[in-house]
Amino acid sequence: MLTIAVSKGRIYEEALPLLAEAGITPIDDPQKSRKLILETTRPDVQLVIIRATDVPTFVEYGAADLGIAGKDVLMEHGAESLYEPLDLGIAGCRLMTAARVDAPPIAGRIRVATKYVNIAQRYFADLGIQAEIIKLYGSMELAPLVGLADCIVDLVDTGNTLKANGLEPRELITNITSRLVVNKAAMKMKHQAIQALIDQLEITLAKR
Ligand code: PRT
Ligand code: MG
Repeated sequence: MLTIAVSKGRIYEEALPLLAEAGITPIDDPQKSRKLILETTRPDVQLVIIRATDVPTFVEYGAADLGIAGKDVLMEHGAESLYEPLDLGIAGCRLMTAARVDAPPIAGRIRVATKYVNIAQRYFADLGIQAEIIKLYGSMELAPLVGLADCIVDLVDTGNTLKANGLEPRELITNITSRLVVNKAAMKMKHQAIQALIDQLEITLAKR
């Protein structure tokens, strides 16, 4: 049995057609079902539906053999303990700093609100900017508006969320897409099945 960890939101939406090409279609719709383990049209493959940020943890501990996770989540988690054989090119966005449109350029000692504390820490340290990082779990955009932070580090897609809150994107930290990740022990123990899936996904991606 192969277990694949996927999160419910936009990654799931975009991963579904890719998995379908490999013959993997969940029997229940996770958007409707409350089941956390989904059987698929392939009797040897099941999906576990978890929070996006938990995917690396499940795969690292072998609770799932494979997972699909955003590069943002992998960078924040630290992905040395996982194989990352494929860039799936889905759920694309940019990890950026953002600030109020009327705020001056970043200088001196600053406060940064983000859920990506490790990435932000590294980013500002590399630039030699003294940054106090404030961990938030959501609604990052609010922080500069209420004086909690000078800027935020967050994902930007269309930029509409920033704009709607009087913020603007400033510096690009990195481009983000979702990746296939594999547990290291499973890669050895279930090599044939996992390699076959990787090959199939690669063929599908090459046709896009
Ligand atoms: O909800 P939960 O906390 O469980 O997780 P989640 O919301 O992080 O999960 P989910 O399923 O939404 O997937 C998140 C993953 O999708 C991220 O880890 C990214 O790899 C990827 N992704 C791609 C995005 C976006 N684009 C994106 N735009 N994740 C979030 N956003 C958010 C962003 O944080 C901001 O609030 O959308 C808003 C910005 O969008 P625009 O279009 O207004 O710029
Ligand atoms: Mg969400």
